[in-house]
Amino acid sequence: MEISALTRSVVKRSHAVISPDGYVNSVVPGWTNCTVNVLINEQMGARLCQNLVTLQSGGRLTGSTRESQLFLYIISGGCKVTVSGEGEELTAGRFVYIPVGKTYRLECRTAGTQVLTFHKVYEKLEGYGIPSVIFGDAAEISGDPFLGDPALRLQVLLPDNLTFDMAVNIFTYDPGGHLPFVETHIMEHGLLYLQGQGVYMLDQEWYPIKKGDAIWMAPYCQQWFTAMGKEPAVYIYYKNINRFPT
Ligand code: UGY
Ligand code: MN
Repeated sequence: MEISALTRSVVKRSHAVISPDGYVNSVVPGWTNCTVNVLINEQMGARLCQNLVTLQSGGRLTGSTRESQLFLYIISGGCKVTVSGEGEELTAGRFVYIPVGKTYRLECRTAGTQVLTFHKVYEKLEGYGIPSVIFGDAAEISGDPFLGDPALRLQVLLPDNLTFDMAVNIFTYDPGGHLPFVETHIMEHGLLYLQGQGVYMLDQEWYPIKKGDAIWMAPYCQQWFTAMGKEPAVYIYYKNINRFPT
């Protein structure tokens, strides 16, 4: 018998692990016929917002980006996304980057469609423009060996230039693959596990992690991961980049 007083979720000052067993839904104005789970938010000390949205038939997300840019990744199902009049049908693995100052509409095509959202307040860099809207497909982006290790592959979903102050990457680890060293860095992360399982070390604590779990890592949260099991472990993650460390 399962004991309802137990969970794998933890929320600490430097990191959080959010497993689906603790979800409580939020209502977001303009987002209708859907369940919204706010996985990471500034209320826990983060500087990004990460949501998981599950859309029912007729589900819609409408709104406009003001100070925060928005990145949408389709985990499963299908939807149509229109940004300032430009629309595309998106299925699993496709994504859209919506810069500040745009109106958007996402319409569910398949009941049960799941969408991951990252929101970050945009920090404009003097002398540089604001990025354009980007529609993309992770399947068309190559996975390059990470620091020379072919067991670890990194797909970089957004362009590598200074107009962007955030990165979104997909990291794939073959079983037994692991980060080559304990990372200790100023950049913050928000993650969602898309496939597989493994063990994450966060500030010298060890957590079993699997598909569906989310992790927040504050700046300087020490981090290391190894993949376990029979299939590759895959996670998509956010990172703030390219700005002065003020
Ligand atoms: O980009 C990164 O910092 C990445 N290697 N971190 C991580 O996967 N925890
Ligand atoms: Mn890192």
